[in-house]
Amino acid sequence: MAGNGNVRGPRCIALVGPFQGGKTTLLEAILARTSTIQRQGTVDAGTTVGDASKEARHHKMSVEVSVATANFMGDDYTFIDCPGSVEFVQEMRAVLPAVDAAVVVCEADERKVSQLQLIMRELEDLKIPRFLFLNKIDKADQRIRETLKLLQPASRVPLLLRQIPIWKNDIITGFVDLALERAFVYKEHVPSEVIPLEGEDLTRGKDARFSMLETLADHDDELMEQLLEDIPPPRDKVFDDLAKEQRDGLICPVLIGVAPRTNGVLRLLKALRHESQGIAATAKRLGIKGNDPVAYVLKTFHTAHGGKMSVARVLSGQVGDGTTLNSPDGEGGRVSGVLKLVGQVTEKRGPAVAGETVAFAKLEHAKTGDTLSAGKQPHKAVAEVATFPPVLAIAVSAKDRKDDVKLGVAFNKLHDEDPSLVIHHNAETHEVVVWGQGEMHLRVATERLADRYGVAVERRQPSVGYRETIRRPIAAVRGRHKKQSGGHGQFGDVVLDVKPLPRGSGFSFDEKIVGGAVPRNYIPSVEEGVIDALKHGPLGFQVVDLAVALVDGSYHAVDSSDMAFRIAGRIGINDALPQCNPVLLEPIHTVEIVCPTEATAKINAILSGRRGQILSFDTREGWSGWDVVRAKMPESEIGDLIIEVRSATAGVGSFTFKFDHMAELTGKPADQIVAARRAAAAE
Ligand SMILES: Nc1nc2c(ncn2[C@@H]2O[C@H](COP(=O)(O)OP(=O)(O)OP(=O)(O)O)[C@@H](O)[C@H]2O)c(=O)[nH]1
Ligand SMILES: [Mg+2]
Repeated sequence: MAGNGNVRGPRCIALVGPFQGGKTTLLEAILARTSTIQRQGTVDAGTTVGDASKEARHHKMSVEVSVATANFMGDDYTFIDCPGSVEFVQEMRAVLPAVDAAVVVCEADERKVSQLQLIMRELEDLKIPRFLFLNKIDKADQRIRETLKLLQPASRVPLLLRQIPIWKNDIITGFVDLALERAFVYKEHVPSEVIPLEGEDLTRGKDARFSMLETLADHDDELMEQLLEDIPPPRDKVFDDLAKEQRDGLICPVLIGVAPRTNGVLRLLKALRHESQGIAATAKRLGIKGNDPVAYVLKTFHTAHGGKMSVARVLSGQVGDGTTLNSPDGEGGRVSGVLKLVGQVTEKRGPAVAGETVAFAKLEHAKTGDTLSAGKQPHKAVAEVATFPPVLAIAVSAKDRKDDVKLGVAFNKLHDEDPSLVIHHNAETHEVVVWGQGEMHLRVATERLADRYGVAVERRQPSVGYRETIRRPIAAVRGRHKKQSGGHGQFGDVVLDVKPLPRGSGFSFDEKIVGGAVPRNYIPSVEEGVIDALKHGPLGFQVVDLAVALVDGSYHAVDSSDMAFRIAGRIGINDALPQCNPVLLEPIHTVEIVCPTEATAKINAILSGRRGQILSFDTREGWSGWDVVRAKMPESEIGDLIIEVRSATAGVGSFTFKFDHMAELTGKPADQIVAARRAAAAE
């Protein structure tokens, strides 16, 4: 086969694709085909190398990356099996910068096309060369050309069919390799067998090969001429073009197969071997010069026993036991063990060289997405991995208060591993709020807290940031605190004016004391008392947008004190506010939803149903077939919005939101909120 483009050396390949397309099963098939494992397990039986965590097995889906290194024809390949669920897509995003190529595993399912498009975009934007592995062709019920037509809109570059199926009685029994011009019949769990290419398969193969060559010729004038003049192009030239155009991301070659039966896997491995680029090209893409050790952390794991493990690809130089690796900000740590990974099975090994993907043990400072280096100056980050903005939150607390500290430590670890899981401490409500990418993402996070870190948690809806304000001013309200029976007494007496301020003004305090009615040194205490009282207004919430003025008062030469004036200030406000026509305020956010155009009408209906006020809808810039809808919406309605948005968009719709303003809320909804607050306070 063609020689000049061939790459030798360790490769790193991501297995990506829409939810449940068969990535983990394909990894298993690859490991079986390369004899890395003796028996090919299945996802359904929970016996695969990938998805070995308790959470993945339990949910029968990938919830984090699985990593396995195999040897094929003398070269090492590390496969990174990424979850397909949109809720775990951060895992894939962090992996992609350092891989040589991605195998996009996909089935012929119309409902998966938008997801496929999202994944293709990530790859296209990062310039990661890619193959498409059309899996589950045992279930195919339409011609391959139709399938390609269905999937093509998801890719900006041509999906280039490299194989066509051989059908017998509506079942696919083998394939014609269009580059090799050879026919194969599938065998279960053993390599396909060559059969004579004849009859209808020969004709179909010729036609399909011609289309393949035509697409290749778009970027090769010489090939174009040969086609026009009916000269059969040399086989080597075809392979060279396939390799070159794949590496340059000009085409996405399509191979077909059935992962659980290992069908199509050998051809896929051969395509990777001959066509995928290697570390030299990847290092160049990442801007690496020289030979100093540089590694990129695809994923850090805090294992239950072995401490921390960082899966990293060495991009240049060599990293071994004892190498000190620094982050771009100069934080350093020593590698304490280099491991080869086949799923959960680890094996100690020697130093890793450029191209190899291994796990470094006990690098405490490493985080997913970090660039680590051992040169004189820390190497700058080779990739900035943007985190997906969070869309769903829960409030959690340790079931046992004694576990609070453990909970904090565990959360830090989870965030290290997965930056799309964000923990926020709400100082006002004292809630620990966990933000993530969806229900399953948050569920898996709490399961890990229990399974891995032994912290059982309770989960609740996080509180909405309600406030209250007043609608009417009041003048000269007295606040008087007096205790003068026996011993040292207490005396404070203030007169306050209270008036509403425009929305968003917050709080202001003023004093207009004349003639020392309240001595100057007590005035700050009065303000403190006022602030105390504003924390819980008559409706139970923080009171905002009002001005309080201290206008008069009196004091006692012996019994007055800071504390007495503070209490007086509090009493004054507590008396004043109920007379000021208090009203509830709820936070309103601007929400921006992105969705495929066919779902826009549904999204508009969802927004209206949730008291949303639609501001605009437009086509999404740079995304053909997508819209963006903007609306103003109450925070209380955003809480579980993502669930409806996903179900209206086959999982691909998402949104971001930003606080806009506080708005008055009256009537029954307000009464319910106030009643709930009272009930909670009484508990
Ligand atoms: N019929 C058929 N089923 C398959 C094939 N490949 C995988 N499956 C099944 O599809 C389901 C999902 O397979 P997985 O390998 O877990 O898919 P995945 O892409 O890793 O899923 P996520 O990581 O959760 O996105 C399992 O029930 C597999 O047995 C195939 O080629 N044909
Ligand atoms: Mg999987």
